[in-house]
Amino acid sequence: MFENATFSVVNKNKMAVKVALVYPYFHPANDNSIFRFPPLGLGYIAAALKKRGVEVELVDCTFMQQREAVERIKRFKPQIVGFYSMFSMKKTTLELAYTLRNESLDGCLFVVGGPLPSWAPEGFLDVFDVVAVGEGEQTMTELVECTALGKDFSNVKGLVIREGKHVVNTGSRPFIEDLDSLAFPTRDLFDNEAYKKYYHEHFGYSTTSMITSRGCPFSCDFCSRPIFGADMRTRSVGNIVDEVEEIAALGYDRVWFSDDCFTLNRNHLLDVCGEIVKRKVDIDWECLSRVDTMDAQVAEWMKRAGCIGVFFGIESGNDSVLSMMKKRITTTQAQSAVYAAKAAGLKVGAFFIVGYPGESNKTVLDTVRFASGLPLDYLSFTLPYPIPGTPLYERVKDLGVSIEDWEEPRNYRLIRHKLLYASGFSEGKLKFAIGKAQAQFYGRRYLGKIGYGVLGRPFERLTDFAFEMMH
Ligand code: B12
Ligand code: SF4
Repeated sequence: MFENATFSVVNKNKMAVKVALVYPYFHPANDNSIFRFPPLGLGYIAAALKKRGVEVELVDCTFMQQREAVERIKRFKPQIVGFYSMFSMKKTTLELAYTLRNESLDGCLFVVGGPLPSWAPEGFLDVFDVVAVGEGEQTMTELVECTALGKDFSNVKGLVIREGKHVVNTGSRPFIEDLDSLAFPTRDLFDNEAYKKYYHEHFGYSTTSMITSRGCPFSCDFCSRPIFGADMRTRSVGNIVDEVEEIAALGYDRVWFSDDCFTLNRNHLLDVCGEIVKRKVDIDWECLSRVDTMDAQVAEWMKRAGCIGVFFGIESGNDSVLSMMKKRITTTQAQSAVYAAKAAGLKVGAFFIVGYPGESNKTVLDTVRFASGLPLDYLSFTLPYPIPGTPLYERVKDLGVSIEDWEEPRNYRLIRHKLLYASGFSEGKLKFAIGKAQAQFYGRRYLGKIGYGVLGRPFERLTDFAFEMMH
């Protein structure tokens, strides 16, 4: 398929190969999800390739229509096209790659990586030549080298390759131990101005993401971790703050730390905060955290170092459901973490799930009551999404899970979630619970204590009853 492409190695360190890296995420106009971040993973791969002299075009489709993306990739005339994909992007990934193949790029090598292809490569091999499993920096560099030298890929670890009717796996690639050895993601290839404009228009500030660690040692029942595994690796303090400074110099107002849990290693976190304070880096930041890693001292240091908001995956307001989810936290810990962060002056957000397999009316109502009673600044609910490779998926896969073409729901409804399997609850009932929780949450905020006692409490009782009566 790609043997007629011509490549050459200019010298030992430079390869005359053109690689287009594509993030096939087309944001529809009716999509009201709020977070938008550039594709960090592709930024890391681009940086690794550029170090070897490879010419790279990064096509982030977040602010584009498909036609524009196709034209841009074609104009660049790449010899290799590398796609990112995940759970919610399979359909657009396959569609765009298929279109490109049919529009004069059929001589190219088509590679795909990211969370979903890493877990379920076969589903991509009808359209792609190669799936890269796991961390991509070294894998992609070796793949490009082999292509440039006309060598086959059998010695490149971390690949799943289609060879005629056979699928060949080249063996797993070890994790990158020294994260400091990686070049920073190529922020000059991100559309910084479009992201800044988006955030300014919607929120009045600009933000972008960076990641300081890879891997998470927990095993929550619903969580998919096919890329970075269970061993947490962390960048050094200096290396992290260097990148924070780089982002500040680009004119962003905030950093969003994309780590699975930015606060996991307490001493390291306090050192990072200390270094930000010492260097007087003038930028705000936000992060994800676990409630069992937050206390008054941590929260105060975070605040001092510019943290303005912290987000917890609390998931349930019922301890038995939390243990079913293998969260290894309790509602008491959740409460004290939220109060500690609030007391330090941080804004606090939390994520909850309703309708988990094994839940009852009572546990869902516990969650609604618990979540809406916390002093949060941001409250998010979702239905359980069984991502392939998770214990949750294994449990419900025979109940009609249809994830093959799963995309973020694209409709104008207020609560845009979709129930993917036959659960003991109907989708409508769970959406009712979410609406009820939001109404109670905002009711508490805007009615005041007395007002909520007069209006909110009867509303709670009435809607508790209505919820119980629904299927
Ligand atoms: C930040 C984030 C988001 C951001 C946006 C992400 C973005 N623009 O990239 C927001 C908040 C919008 C988001 C939303 C969602 N997310 Co999200 N997100 C993340 C998070 C926390 C960090 C992503 C990141 O920056 N990673 C760091 C980079 C360095 O890693 P990477 O992107 O994986 O790239 C590496 C490899 O994958 C590989 N690679 C990647 N691309 C390519 C391409 C080639 C050619 C090669 C060779 C290699 C390769 O090499 C890279 C470098 O090592 C991850 C968790 C995680 N730890 O990664 C979840 C994660 C990716 N999200 C996930 C999910 C489920 C979602 C949602 C569906 C949630 C929901 N229910 O709505 C939505 C979907 C939105 C969408 N885009 O369609 C899942 C994906 C699971 C899966 N198996 O597909 C993850 C893994 C979280 C989890 N543990 O469950 N997310
Ligand atoms: S949900 Fe968070 S803490 Fe749990 S396994 Fe996933 S990344 Fe780790």
